[in-house]
Amino acid sequence: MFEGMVPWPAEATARYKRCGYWKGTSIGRVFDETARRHAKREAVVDGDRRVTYHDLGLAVDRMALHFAERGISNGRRVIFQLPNCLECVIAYFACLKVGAIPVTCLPAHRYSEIEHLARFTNAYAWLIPSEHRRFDHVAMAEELREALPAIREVLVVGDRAGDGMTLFSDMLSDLIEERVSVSALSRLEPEAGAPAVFQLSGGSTGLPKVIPRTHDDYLYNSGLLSTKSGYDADGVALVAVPMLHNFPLAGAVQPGLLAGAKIVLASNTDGETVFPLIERERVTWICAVPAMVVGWLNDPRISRANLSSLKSLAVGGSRLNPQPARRVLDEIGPVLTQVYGMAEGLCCATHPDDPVDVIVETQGRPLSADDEFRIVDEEGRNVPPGEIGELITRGPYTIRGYYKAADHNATAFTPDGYYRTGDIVSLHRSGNFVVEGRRKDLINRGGEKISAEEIENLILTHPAVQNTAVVSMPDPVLGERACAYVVLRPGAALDFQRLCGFLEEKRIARFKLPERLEVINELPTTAVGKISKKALRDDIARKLVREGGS
Ligand code: OOB
Repeated sequence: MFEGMVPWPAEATARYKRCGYWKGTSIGRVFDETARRHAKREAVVDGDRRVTYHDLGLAVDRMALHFAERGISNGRRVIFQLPNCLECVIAYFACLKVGAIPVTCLPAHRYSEIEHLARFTNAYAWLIPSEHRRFDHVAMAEELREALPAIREVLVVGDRAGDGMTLFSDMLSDLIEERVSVSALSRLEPEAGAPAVFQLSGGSTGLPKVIPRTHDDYLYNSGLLSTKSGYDADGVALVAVPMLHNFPLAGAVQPGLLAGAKIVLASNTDGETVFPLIERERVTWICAVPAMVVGWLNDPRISRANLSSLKSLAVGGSRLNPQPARRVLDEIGPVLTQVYGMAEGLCCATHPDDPVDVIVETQGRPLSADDEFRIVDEEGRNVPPGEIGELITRGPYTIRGYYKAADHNATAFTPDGYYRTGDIVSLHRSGNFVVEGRRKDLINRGGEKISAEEIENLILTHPAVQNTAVVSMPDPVLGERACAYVVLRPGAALDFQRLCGFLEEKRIARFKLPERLEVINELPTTAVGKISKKALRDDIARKLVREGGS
């Protein structure tokens, strides 16, 4: 067993194998089979670059050999910070073939997140773009490397690397397979029960937690989503959200590439980028977050766009309100699937045969017959049918514990192994869930999760601040944005600009910055004396209504 991982109990493991959920194969092996079977078909389209399965397979093998030669193999962790690009696909499958474990960071992550995650996972390698959205990743790697001696390899996608770093393009053009036989890779194939990838949790407490997903469980998860969406070799999936997020990775990139379909990568999520791609590539599936869909529906270009190739628009990551859901059905077609899932595992979806009202109003039901769930009150008792409570779940692709987090696991999971999702749901008469709210303390900004505690801890270090609470405020497009309530020290002053400037100096991802500051005299408390975030959320929602913003 991989150190730091919590295994499924023997009984569950045996059952999941017996039922055929866990097939005992590695993701890399399944990828190889697809690449062979569909060799002539197109696999990935990235801008004007197009590769067939044959060429993708060769590139993955070549990169896997390079990784192995550099010791990027055998359970070592690799920080992935690449945007959606062909190189990210190649590097991902190359890692999986040699048993190196991608840690799915975002290009938007900055010093603070990368330093923490690289240290915490004891990462050995780091993949960056030279530059992304005008941010110099090479400069960040040059500076951070000193603090991260365990990072032995920095591989750069782009045209500029720093000292001691390697350009990905140089590796791809070095025909290592002429020196080292590709057959050497089979010795490095990881076991199916080993972690394939480290996903990151939304993180309701402080910094993100690390989610180890095994080859067995992740393949099963992708397979379920593949069957659900009807992925086949004639399909074309468009991925516009960051491709290593669990939803697009397990729901489009992996099932698409394991079915011989074509994956079209987009670097932006707006209609201007996405509509022409749908038309040109005859896209059949998209996975999107609600904020993207709302943006498309409000984009005048949609009336001129030909979206008739679409068969499935899977929307999840945050709550899709019924109004835009109906508009999708009316204005795009009968293509909507609501998906409610989590990087920890459980994935739910509406079914094409569900009545329209159910597709519009619910977030779907668990994909596996063996997903166990309960909806419980604060004491852990089942709530009566139809009432709201916290969803807890366990099953063949839901982790039993975060990586190296024994203390946190003691509260994040029940003693009998259910993951406490922190989501407040009710069971709709259709058998689907309705996500009604959440208990966990985070802001869901268009699907990107922000831990309130992480930001509060940073704000508390400001000399003018006595106390703070960060809460969500409603937003018509993103669903939620972060608002910081602050109590100042006597005589001190702070404005929004200064607060943001201060937080930027902490070098965190920009999407985590609060988007409004409210200075108050005292934080409201609950009957037991805890800060009442509900009172603050109500307060800011009322203010926004008064201001006519929402
Ligand atoms: C997906 O994964 P994560 O890990 O980024 O976030 C999980 C959390 C859930 O616990 C829930 O709070 C929220 O995101 N969420 C939704 C939702 N889908 C996710 N809340 C309301 N409605 C939905 N449809 O976001 C994710 C992973 C796999 C598939 C889809 C989404």
